[in-house]
Amino acid sequence: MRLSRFFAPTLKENPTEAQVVSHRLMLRAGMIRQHTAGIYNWLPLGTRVLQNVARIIREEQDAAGAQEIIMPTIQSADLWRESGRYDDYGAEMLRIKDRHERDMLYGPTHEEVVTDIFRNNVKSYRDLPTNLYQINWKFRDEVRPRFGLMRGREFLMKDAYSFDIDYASARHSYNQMFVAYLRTFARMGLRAIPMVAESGPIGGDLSHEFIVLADTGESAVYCHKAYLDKPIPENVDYGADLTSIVQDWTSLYSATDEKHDAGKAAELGADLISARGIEVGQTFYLGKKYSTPLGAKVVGADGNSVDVEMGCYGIGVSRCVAAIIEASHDENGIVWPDSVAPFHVGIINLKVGDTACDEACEKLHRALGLQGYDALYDDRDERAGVKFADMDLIGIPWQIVVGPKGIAKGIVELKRRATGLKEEITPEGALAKLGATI
Ligand code: P5A
Repeated sequence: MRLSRFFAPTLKENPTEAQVVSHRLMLRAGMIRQHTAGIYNWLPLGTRVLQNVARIIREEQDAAGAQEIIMPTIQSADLWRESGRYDDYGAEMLRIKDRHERDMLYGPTHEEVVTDIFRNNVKSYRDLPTNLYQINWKFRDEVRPRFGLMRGREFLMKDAYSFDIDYASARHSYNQMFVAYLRTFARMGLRAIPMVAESGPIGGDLSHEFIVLADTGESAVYCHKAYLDKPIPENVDYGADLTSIVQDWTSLYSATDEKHDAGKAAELGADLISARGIEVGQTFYLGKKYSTPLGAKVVGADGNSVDVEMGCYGIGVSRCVAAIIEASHDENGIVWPDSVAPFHVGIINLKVGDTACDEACEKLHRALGLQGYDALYDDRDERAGVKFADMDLIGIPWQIVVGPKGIAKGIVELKRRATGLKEEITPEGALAKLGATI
């Protein structure tokens, strides 16, 4: 992709409406633009990152045995009357009437819709367990939408829903999602710590919030410092019993403000971290909260009909993009982890119009494309300072700088955005090095 053709309206000045760094940098890098309060347009750079985050989530959900579906964003109010949540949900729910005066709503979550799919289509215990997920837009009419994508009104969520025959099986489904979440966030470069949490309007009596520590986080959180470098589970066999992994990750002290036990926390002494946190995901064991009122039952092995056991599991996909920036930036801009970066490599042509520079850049651009890497080629007729600043702001993990002096000697400069380390190398050497690291 040529930067001269790429739709990335960067800003030189800090936008005054942005209070947190992720919001500021997303506006400055031209990733997003506000449509109206708490509702955003995703421009090409933002879209690329959002899709990369969604891809990682999808791969880990699939690996854990969940199956992707797509449910409607606009829902009928009738189902919510059946579950009893229509009146409870309050002003956060955007209520709409269709032309026939029927009550509709823009879904803030999908427990009712997915339970309706289940009750109409599954009748036997033989079809269990089942876990269905989607990656789809939600609307919550938040009183105070703020911090950009962090607390939006419209936002992208991954929501999964598990259905099981009994408690033991439901706990296994919960554990599968719990472990998948540890892996998912780690792959995005986030250290998300599971913390015992209140289940709020979603319900159920077991819940964990997955929290990324950040000064700009909305809530106060507490945890043992050993969480900061606990190894993430690898090569997980999701069919096996995962209890020991979950126990290992929940036995140390960690709690959100509402569940905080000051006495217990004090026992940790210097090992206690008391910080602010961003909730990037939340898991809920629901039991029969939805299956009983909505009549989601199956015939068990003994011939008796039972209400199914459910769980639900959310990840704030768009919020993750903001959280990654909060966790990974410097004074010059965003520092994307390779796994979610909008492009793998940026090519900077320091002298557009110089035949040697142009040819070397074109060749690199083509070669990277052929090797399957996304490269953003800055072919604009701009000053070097502007190009360096924009590339740092956008935060692409690798930069290849092509200038007339170097290229006369067959040399380019390869820079790693995260460390600032630069190396003089041949274009072929740069390609080989990227091939080995991306
Ligand atoms: C779980 C899946 C649920 O809604 N029902 C379906 C359950 N959980 S939740 O905790 O309320 O939301 C899941 C995640 O969505 C993100 N999130 C938000 N992101 C941006 N703006 C918002 N206003 C917003 N509200 C929730 C959070 O990451 C949350 O963990």
